[in-house]
Amino acid sequence: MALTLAEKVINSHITEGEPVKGNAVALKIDQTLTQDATGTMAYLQFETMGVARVKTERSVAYIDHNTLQSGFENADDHRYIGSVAKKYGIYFSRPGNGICHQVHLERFGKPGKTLIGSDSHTPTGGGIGMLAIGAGGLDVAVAMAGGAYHITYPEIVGVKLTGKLTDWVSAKDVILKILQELSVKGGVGKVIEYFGEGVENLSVPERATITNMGAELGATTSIFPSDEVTRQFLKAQGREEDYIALCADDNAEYSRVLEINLSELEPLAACPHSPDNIKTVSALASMPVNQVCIGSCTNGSLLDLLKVAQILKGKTVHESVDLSIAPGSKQVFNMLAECGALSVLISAGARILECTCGPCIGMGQSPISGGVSLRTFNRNFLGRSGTKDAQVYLVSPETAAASAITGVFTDVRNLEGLGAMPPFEMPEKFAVNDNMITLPASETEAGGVEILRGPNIKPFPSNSPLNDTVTAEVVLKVGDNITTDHIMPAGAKILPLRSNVPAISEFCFTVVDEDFPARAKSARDSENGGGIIVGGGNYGQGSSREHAALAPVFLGIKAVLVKSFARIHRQNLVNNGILPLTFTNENDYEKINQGDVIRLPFAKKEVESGDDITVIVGESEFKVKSDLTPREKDMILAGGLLNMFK
Ligand code: MIC
Ligand code: SF4
Repeated sequence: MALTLAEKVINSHITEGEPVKGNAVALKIDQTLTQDATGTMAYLQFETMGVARVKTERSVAYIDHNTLQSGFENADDHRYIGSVAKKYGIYFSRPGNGICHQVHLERFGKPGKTLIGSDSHTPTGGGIGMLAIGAGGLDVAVAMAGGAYHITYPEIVGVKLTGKLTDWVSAKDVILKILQELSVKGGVGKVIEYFGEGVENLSVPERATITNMGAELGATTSIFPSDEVTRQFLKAQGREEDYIALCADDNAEYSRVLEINLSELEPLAACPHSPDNIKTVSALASMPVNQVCIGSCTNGSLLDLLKVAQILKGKTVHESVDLSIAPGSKQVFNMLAECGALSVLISAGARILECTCGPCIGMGQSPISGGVSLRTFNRNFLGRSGTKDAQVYLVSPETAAASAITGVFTDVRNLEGLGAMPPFEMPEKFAVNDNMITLPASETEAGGVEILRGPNIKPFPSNSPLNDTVTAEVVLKVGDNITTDHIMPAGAKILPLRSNVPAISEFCFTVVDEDFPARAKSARDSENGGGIIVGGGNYGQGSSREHAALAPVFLGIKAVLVKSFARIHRQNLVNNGILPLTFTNENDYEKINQGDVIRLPFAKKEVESGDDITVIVGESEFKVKSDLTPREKDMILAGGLLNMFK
């Protein structure tokens, strides 16, 4: 049978289950990555598993998110992660080395391998033909301990690319176009696979921009073929030996094919507050802009920043605009410096930031009140920038740079005096220098490595086994497309508490309702003993942060009942023993109000038998679905994955 590329990689890694769409399958994981905002919890969980050394081919711990050190917390976490890495056989990418996804693509990713990372943009690795999937920290800990990663065998959607991008139109515009077509829930349960003659016209960093932001489709992952372009990229990174050629079979069948003619695309923007709220830049032209931020794991590559430098050359940032630029990695930063482009950026008036996530996760550079901020990032969820009433638009580096000069939304192709785009060739050799990657201790020395913990690092909360019946107050009712940035906001003030679940829980859902934590705690401490959250469609979209499940566990949330879930968040709930329920009949959503008490009189029996779950609210009684795989059932019954292990 002719196979798609995704099917080939998935099938060659299946350790359990039949390769049939919709089936639960277990995958062998070759590589893992963590970052520092999810890493502390993941390594605390890993430590409880009693494994002496990671069992993967390569595991890497990156420090890139929590790098603003306005207290001891983040620095202590970096030291803890560094010490765990040294002891357990994990490569450690020190602060200053770059954003996990950019560095992983440069230095570690390999076509045909599986990678899971405790960050939702791990699919960046799909740019070189990896099956790279974002997951919760606990799933990554299990993979490091040698366990499989469990997914539902996905539907494979094909995107056929034809043509070639025209001058100053960008890979970012490709993925924004796809978001417009498919929406932020269009990728749930799917892998997006690129093929067609247009593929060869895209460089690896361009492909990686597209697979990176496939996360915003809700897709399990996205993948490009590994071809001559991939080989050249790996060769230029000094690791041609990691190359293998990979593509779909000629007659491979996709569940659906979307065709994109690259030649016909124009600059696009995702408008507030969703990555699929797309307009053309020309439709927004002349709207005043207050801030421009360039960088992130989506658009922090050398190619991106060389284009930005070309546009900014000899110009000055408009007086009403604040421009900041964060290169994606030390390699990119260095090469910008060596070729003189860095000096172009500095001369134009850009505020150069260290090569980390920075403003993308609200670690600084919050815009002015009500300000319009153009960002080359991947998410513009409400409040994520740190300024709740800011209007964040997601654009390409080219659009961002042009608008930084004019002070208004600008279609770069109309920028005065810019002219045709010069050829931007990929370098034959990147400036490879892995001096900021600390190698783990040898097996014989590992025993003597001490784990260094700071006082902010508190144990993660554990859940209890499922009771026969559940009675809980509806402590919150929300609508569609709730993101993990609503559930567990990030930003410079809150991120340092990632290692302290009791403290960070005080911010749970506060973007939506400031009283939520207090209300949930009082329900937890009442005779009902817990709360329940009711929501709409695509609940939990966005990041992989396990804290969006850990804080609810701490606050006594027993179940979440919604119209539909985003993949990673649902898994994080199950991993931590919170019952994920979906409406059988979406109209039943209307029958529930905040403050109601919900009863699940046969919760345990129905979970065990796999039957629909009976719900009683006031006078109404109806059934909802739990859709748990056998393994998930065991987790829910035990009160989470770690309890199940014990
Ligand atoms: C994000 O882009 O939202 C983050 C911050 O990288 C998250 C991870 C986190 O919350 O720590 C993600 O994408 O998973
Ligand atoms: Fe970092 Fe932003 Fe990428 Fe998340 S999306 S990994 S915060 S740069």
